[in-house]
Amino acid sequence: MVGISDDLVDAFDRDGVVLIPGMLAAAVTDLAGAVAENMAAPSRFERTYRPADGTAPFFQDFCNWQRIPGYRNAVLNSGMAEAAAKLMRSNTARFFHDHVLVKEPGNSMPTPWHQDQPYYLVDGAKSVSFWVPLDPVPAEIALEYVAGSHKWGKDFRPERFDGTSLYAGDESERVPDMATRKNEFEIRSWPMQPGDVIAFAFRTLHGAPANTTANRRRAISFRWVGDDAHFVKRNGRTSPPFPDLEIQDGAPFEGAEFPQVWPK
Ligand SMILES: O=C(O)CCC(=O)C(=O)O
Repeated sequence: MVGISDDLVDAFDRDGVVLIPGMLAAAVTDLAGAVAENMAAPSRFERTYRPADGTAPFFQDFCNWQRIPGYRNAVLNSGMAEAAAKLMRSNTARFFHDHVLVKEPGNSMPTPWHQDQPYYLVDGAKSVSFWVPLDPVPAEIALEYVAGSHKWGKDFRPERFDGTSLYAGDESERVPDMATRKNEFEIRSWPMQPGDVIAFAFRTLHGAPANTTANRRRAISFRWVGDDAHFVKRNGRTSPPFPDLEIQDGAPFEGAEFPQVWPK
């Protein structure tokens, strides 16, 4: 695994997003097998978006690491947990969930601009997702992030892909209209190779273009939390949902499905 330098930790703290070239290069073959296995037998949480214009689907699924060895091995043995702890400046790294996102060639659906934090049943200042592509990602379809947005002190209203609010009666502020306001912000975006990683905080505002290329865009986000993680009760079903979990608002975030992986 590549080392995490102090400069990278500073940049992650400042911007809420950094590129880590080659961080999971050694895991790409296993992860590609895991995604194939996952798509052949999705979980009950699978969500596949099929655009109305008839272009190719956008497959998503969550929380498969316990049943699919390629994911499990990456979570437990790739060095991700130690890297997460270092980036979060946390003594511990606890695994939250895996999220697979496959945009088939020509899929016309952009990933809307959003923060991840408001969708979750966990909160805390220390968080990191590792987004790893398994196919080359050219600049025109690369993810985009607003540098520093994790420190705006805002949780924008979580919405479904169709623009409806995720939580009943949620009147919180909506994500800025990035179609007209993008030039007000400092945008970070990188073309990537399989196994490169973007590390970003749960509150960093981000989105992604449609897949206008002739190739697949397979990717997985591995999501981690740190020392200050606690449960938060939402007024509705979170994404991902954890329907079998009874939680107490404010209780420390722990449980068999959320193992502390670092320190071992
Ligand atoms: O892969 C994408 O299109 C978006 C990824 C994303 O939003 C995430 O991992 O939080």
